[in-house]
Amino acid sequence: MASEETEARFAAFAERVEGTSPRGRWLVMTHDNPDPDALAATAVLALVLRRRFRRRTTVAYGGIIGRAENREMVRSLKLELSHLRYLKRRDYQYFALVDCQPWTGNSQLPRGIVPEVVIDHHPLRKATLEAPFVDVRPEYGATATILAEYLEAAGIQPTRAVATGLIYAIRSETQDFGREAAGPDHAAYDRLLPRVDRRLLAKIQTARLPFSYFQILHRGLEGLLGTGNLVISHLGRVDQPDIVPEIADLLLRMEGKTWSLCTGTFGERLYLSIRTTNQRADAGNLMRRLIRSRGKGGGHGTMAGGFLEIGDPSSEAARAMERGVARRFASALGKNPDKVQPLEIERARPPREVPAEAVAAEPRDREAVNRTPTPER
Ligand SMILES: [Mn+2]
Repeated sequence: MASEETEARFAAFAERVEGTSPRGRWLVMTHDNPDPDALAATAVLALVLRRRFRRRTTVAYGGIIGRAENREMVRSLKLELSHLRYLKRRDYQYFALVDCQPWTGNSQLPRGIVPEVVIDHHPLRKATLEAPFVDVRPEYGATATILAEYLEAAGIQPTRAVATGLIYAIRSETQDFGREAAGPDHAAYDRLLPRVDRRLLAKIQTARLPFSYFQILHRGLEGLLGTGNLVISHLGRVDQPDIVPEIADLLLRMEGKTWSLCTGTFGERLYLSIRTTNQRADAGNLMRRLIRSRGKGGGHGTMAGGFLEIGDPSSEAARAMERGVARRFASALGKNPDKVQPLEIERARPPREVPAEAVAAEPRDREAVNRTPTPER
């Protein structure tokens, strides 16, 4: 059952959509380089517009669907979406923006277009309120959760593919509920789970990875930098920007590190991702300080992304920008930027061995002992 808040918001949404011309075409857009949350949320909004309101609707994105998992998600769930380069803006009368907000530099929404609808879970920006219908809930872990509630409010039963898409979106966006997930995310997940296609979900989660992924990962690990609780990786030229946040996530799992910064060049941009384990941090604000006026960026409390315009990515100036970003990252977190040093994997200490008595004390082992059959007499 959708929450009272969602019922009210959905009623306002319905009123807005019903006020538009029934013949008008809708373009549902999301941020560039869409992630699973964006892919699931746009698919569900399009479904609601078509099924409940009989509106002609196209889903569109900019950038690249880069991660192997996301490509597999589109393939396995048969998501229909078009790249904006193949569409003409004047073919559409109404625009909806999902999982991002207008004019922040991370979508292709033209400056002069005010979207009818904005649905997102990032912190609300003032300019967003120019849109006639805004549903921004920063307390939600995923935009997919908001759309799962809309689906219920619209009285539409999700197909197995739709349920699987929403489940994967919520899991990946909240890192299996380890990050910024709230009550509504858990509730939507639990309601959708009986309808999930487990085989398709597994296929998406264990998608085949291209060789280039391993090459870039290798390069990133070879050049690791750090000081104190910070870890930094410059990947150099990447074949798709999504690998930058992916490796930032991976590096954050390193013992002793609570902040990660990863960079990579694609086209004439240096892409940046910041992650932290500190739940009270403001990574979005830190990102904006790293970028200043040379690009665009933002994010949530514990994760942020952005880019700097660097011109020729192979130039010395581009390398200097990488170093500058790493130094500002260290300074902003109270570290001496001169202490950012290579982290050499081959010289790292081997992992501590778990003492034998600790293993024996594990509850599972006790159970195993208890289950040992007593000899029959
Ligand atoms: Mn999202």
